[in-house]
Amino acid sequence: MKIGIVLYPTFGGSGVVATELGKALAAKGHQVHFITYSQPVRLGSFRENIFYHEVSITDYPLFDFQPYETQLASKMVDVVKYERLDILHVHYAIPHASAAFMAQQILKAEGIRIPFVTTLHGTDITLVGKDPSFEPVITFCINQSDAVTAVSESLKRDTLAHFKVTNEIQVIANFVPPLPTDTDQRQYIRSKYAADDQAIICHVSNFRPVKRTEDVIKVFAEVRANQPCKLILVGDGPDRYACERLCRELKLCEDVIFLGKVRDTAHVMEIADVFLLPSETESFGLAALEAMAVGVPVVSSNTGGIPEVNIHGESGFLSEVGDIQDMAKNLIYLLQPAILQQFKKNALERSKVFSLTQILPQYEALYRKLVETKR
Ligand code: GMT
Repeated sequence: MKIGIVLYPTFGGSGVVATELGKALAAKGHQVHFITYSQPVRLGSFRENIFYHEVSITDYPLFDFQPYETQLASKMVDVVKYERLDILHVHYAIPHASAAFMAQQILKAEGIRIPFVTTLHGTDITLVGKDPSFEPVITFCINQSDAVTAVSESLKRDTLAHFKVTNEIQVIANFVPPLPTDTDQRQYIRSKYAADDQAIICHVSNFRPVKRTEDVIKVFAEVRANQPCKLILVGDGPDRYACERLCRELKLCEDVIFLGKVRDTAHVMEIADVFLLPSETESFGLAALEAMAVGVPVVSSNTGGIPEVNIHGESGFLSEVGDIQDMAKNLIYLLQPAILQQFKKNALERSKVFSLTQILPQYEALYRKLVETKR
């Protein structure tokens, strides 16, 4: 099939999932066309069957805000027409689903029928989408999509609770591609960040308020009072400075490493002992799954779709949002050597439920069904 994938090219989970999905489809012989405004961070180097179409933004002095959605829709029309695409798959409803609907209508007027799938990722529903300034458009586009998928049962429930959805929503969970491991290299890199007797705790996010990154620092302070350990933070965003300040106040700087944005987060996660994710809400928690896939158990909040991924007492532990003491207690328990070894194995095993081989065929079957009805 010839598949157009519309996504955010940044470090966000929706862009990561969309890019990895496109790469996996291309590896299976499908032709994949990414459409977005800059090169997706996880796209990597030249690969067979992958094409990238950049949406260029016109900077006209009349516009205080550039009409990205219009330019995206025009690019979609162009790519569908001239690359003869079979299907469009848009990741994150705003504004991708409405741009897809617009492109579909323009192509219909020219006698070309193109189905589109909308995948809901989380904040497009739970934070931004609910805003009355977006809601009518989001509801309309969800209902006009040829198929709608959500990345967890929790996100499906939230969508049905907040929007008047008449369309069916299919849950297709997020996934992790297979990751190469090199134990010697892992040990060598680990030794650059922590001594042998220091545990490494890791957190990866976009440092938005929803991630509660200050809780990460507070939990770490409790654990560090109990045993030698290091905290590695990956990513950047609005709350990073508050976290840096908190580290200074709590005199933790020596043991806290802010790496900033990193493309291959798995290589950082694999040197960690435990991954910490105290989010306020999370439709899935892709970062937690990525940690589990390199054998790192997760201490997280018990919110949204996280309990569908991280199993309490098996792949890690769940606590109520904001319960710093409970998260610290769970971390201290997990860091006992024999317990940690068992949880590492369990985390890796649990991640296999979300392997590429489980998830990719679900998207392919959905595309095939829509492409066949098109004929
Ligand atoms: O986590 C973010 O703020 C980024 C956001 C995105 O759309 O890029 O992530 C959402 O989608 C991810 C991939 O499906 C999910 O794993 C995240 O849980 C979800 N984030 C939230 O729901 C806050």
